[in-house]
Amino acid sequence: MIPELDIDPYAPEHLIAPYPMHQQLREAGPVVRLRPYPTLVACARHEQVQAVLGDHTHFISGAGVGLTNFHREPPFRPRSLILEADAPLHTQTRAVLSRIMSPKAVQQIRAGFAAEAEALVDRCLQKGENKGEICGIHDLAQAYPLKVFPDAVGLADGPERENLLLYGDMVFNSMGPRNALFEKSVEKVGPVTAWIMAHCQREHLRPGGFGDQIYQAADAGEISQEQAPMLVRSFLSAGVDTTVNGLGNALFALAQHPEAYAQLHADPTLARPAFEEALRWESTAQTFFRTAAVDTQIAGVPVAADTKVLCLLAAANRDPRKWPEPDRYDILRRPSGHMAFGSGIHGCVGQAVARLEGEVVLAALARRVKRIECTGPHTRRLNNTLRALGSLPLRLIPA
Ligand code: OVM
Repeated sequence: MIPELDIDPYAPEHLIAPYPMHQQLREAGPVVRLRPYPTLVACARHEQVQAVLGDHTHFISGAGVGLTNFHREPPFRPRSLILEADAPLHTQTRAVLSRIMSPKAVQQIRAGFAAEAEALVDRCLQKGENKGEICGIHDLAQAYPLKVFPDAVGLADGPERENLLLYGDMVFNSMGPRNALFEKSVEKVGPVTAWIMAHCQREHLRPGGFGDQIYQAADAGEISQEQAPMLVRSFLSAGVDTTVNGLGNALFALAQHPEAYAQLHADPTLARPAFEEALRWESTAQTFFRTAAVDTQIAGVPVAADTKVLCLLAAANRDPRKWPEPDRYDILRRPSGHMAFGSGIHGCVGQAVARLEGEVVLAALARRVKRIECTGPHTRRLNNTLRALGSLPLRLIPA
């Protein structure tokens, strides 16, 4: 008997405040059913989320990692060659992206990323001096990834880069149900999709950048020429809205916890663990799905072939079975084993870049800013998959 709960994780109330729902799901059992979505099972405990993500032969990605089962319904856009793929395709595409964003490659972009972070925090301090406050989301959490990541991929600079935010919002909404949030983000995204696809072409990508390196892998025969633009699309889908919200949530965590900010300010080398703990505390990607490849089981509970499995990464990241005082944001915690980047062979291939962005922004803040204060209420931008803020009014008090 699987517990069945009358909960819609995509209802606005749960997107606004997911944590009480996560507790209900975790406490109900290791595997639960949700009445509004009778075809899926859900896991909210750390142990089962890790088990499902770690078993890519029984729990596949090729039928989509959202609610839609590609075996029954067509994907909403041509499927990703890495996210929504299994071996052997995934093995080949992953090898290419993994080399482009290897620790060594990330080391090479580090100085440039750090310099941009310092320049941006200086501009925020300047703006704060003039206006009394900044928007932590618009001025910092969006501005930084929109500058450094498309630069690294090799896109031209300019205001059209904001298309990356609209496209990311749409892609992450498309992993949930076809609800009002999804319909609304799809409404505006026609011209944006055309812009994204055009910018996956080699002529739009600076020689030597991450995007061009995909085409070099195609030249070398590691992937086909037709696959190259689709892998650039993965950069443009997954590389911006994720880090925007990772940074935004980290700023939110620090603004809500002045004692944590004081620790960070006193020791800027805590920037990296402070970002990591923010990822655990407010997982940017709240959920991903897998699909049972065969009749199988989770925690001894039978799961039929082709069943969608909802993995609540954010709930696993606050599972008291795994974390002492899980709701506490503690920058000294060192939360290794968190699920914010997923885990297993599909674990975020760009996580070294994401961590670099988080670290250098928080380190630049730690050195230049003594305190950060919320000057008004924040707003949320609801998304079926991402934990996202719309605005975060902050005062930065210079060191
Ligand atoms: C992709 C893609 C899109 C969204 C997320 C993601 C978290 C990948 O197009 O490959 O990974």
